[in-house]
Amino acid sequence: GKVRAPTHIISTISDDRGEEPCYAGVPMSSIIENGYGVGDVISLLWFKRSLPRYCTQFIEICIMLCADHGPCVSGAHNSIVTARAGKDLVSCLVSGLLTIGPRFGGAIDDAARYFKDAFDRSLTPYEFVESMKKKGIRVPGIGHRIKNRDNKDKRVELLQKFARTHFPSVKYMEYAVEVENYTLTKANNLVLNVDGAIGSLFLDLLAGSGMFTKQEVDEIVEIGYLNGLFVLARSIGLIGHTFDQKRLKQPLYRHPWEDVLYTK
Ligand code: Q5B
Repeated sequence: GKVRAPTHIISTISDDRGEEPCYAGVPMSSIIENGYGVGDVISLLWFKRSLPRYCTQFIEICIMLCADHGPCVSGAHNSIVTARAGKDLVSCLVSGLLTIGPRFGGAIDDAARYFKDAFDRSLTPYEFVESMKKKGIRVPGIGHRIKNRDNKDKRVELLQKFARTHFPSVKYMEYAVEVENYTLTKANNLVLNVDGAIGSLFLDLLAGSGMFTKQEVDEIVEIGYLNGLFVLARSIGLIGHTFDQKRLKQPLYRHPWEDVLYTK
């Protein structure tokens, strides 16, 4: 029989060798002719399967809602400063992306992990939040710098409304809301934030769509796919901020002395 030299790379998501590229076995022409959107492409390349329309629509809503949140957030600020230092697009983009992490935008995977673990173990919100406090860990997906009980995050409301209408079950998200109700008794700004809403709702999508086995859900949560949604989405805004600064021909940024506390 044929003897195959061992390969250095294994790849399972796409194939560019034929007449046209395929994403998870789906040829490019079908993607275009069937009117697939970016949510479908993400489904194929990240999850290696076609997901139902409400799932791909949810993914697209996440991308649109997280594309930008103004010039003052960590990522945009970094991209703006980098653009004003005369750097190229990729440098501006990655300097913004590098701020995404446990405090800013990159709490989605941990929110999913902790909400899933707490819900699956039937912890009450009180038990969950207090156990996190004992461990000295902030609840991922809870808290915001400018949003609070009286100024809730519209993005969270829009995600919740969509999921309550289209998802077969929103049990993880409802649990996250119960956690929020408890954390709000501690401080006004400990709201369910956009990371927490996406993290908990993605658990509902994974568990309720019937498209994933329990083992696959556990693997997705363990590997951590979901921060990818924020990274992908916010790249749109960071690129926009970079072009904006260059269009405006903004000079080198230097932070004002008055805004620094020089002390020993
Ligand atoms: N405390 C987000 O904190 C922030 C607590 C908590 C228990 C918590 C904080 C946090 C978890 C990570 C998370 C995603 C750093 C946020 C995003 C995208 C964005 C951004 C934008 C966009 C804000 C004051 C007191 C302290 C803390 C306690 C705070 N959070 N306790 N669980 N989760 N959250 N990140 O206001 O007793 O005084 O020591 O880390 O989910 O990034 O728009 O800006 O689209 O770009 O700076 O929306 O909540 O408050 O750190 O001074 O804490 O509250 O322990 O208590 P702050 P801090 P104490 S969405």
